Amino acid sequence: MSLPAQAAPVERPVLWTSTFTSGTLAHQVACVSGVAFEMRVISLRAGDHRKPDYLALNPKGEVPALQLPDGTVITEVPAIIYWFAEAAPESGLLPRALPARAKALEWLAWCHWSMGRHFNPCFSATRFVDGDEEAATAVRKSAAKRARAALEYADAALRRAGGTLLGTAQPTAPDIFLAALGGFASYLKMDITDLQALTAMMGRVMTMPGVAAAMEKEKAIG
Ligand SMILES: N[C@@H](CCC(=O)N[C@@H](CS)C(=O)NCC(=O)O)C(=O)O
Repeated sequence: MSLPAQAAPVERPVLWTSTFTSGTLAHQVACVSGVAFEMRVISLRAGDHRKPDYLALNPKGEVPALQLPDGTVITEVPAIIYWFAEAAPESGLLPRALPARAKALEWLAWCHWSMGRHFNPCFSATRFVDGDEEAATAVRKSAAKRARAALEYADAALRRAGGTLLGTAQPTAPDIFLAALGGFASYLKMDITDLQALTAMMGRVMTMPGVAAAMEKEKAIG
């Protein structure tokens, strides 16, 4: 782990992340894009994201963050995905033409909203209720119900579109985001085996060479 020295300039895009977090999704997309980037891993458990050097880079104190050679720092998963898709227009991460491109942004926004509104409260319910354990149990339960409903909604959309969210032959960035949400289900011990369109799409995403490479790398880091 190395922290940014007061956001010292970088020579190529640097993805600041932490393994097996929402940063993993940014890492997957970065690898699929084929854009040359460097990954720097910080430890949330050790509280690296709250240390002054990291806060100088991303005052939100969150991962992922993408630091560019011109000094720009991009945060928020959809914006980072968008940057990699724009940097690699031939990658197929986002459709080039309207209206498909706008639909892709719609799905990225939906996935991001669902992550924050339904999945995050499952993982960190106590934060939403200022540490009140009893209230946290209720929050966790209702959030899990909404998370499951969101995955059901996406499963139906996949079925209608023929296997990928945008009806493309290959999964696009919205599919990769949705696959990450589906992956959260296993952390939550949520059975999604009945959501066959979703699980089939998740399987396809996991075999994308960029996604597989990102997962291998994170496993090796631990
Ligand atoms: N709004 C951020 C949220 C990302 C997020 O939830 N990051 C988590 C890790 S999965 C984080 O950094 N948590 C640290 C904290 O909140 O203390 C985004 O979309 O990029």
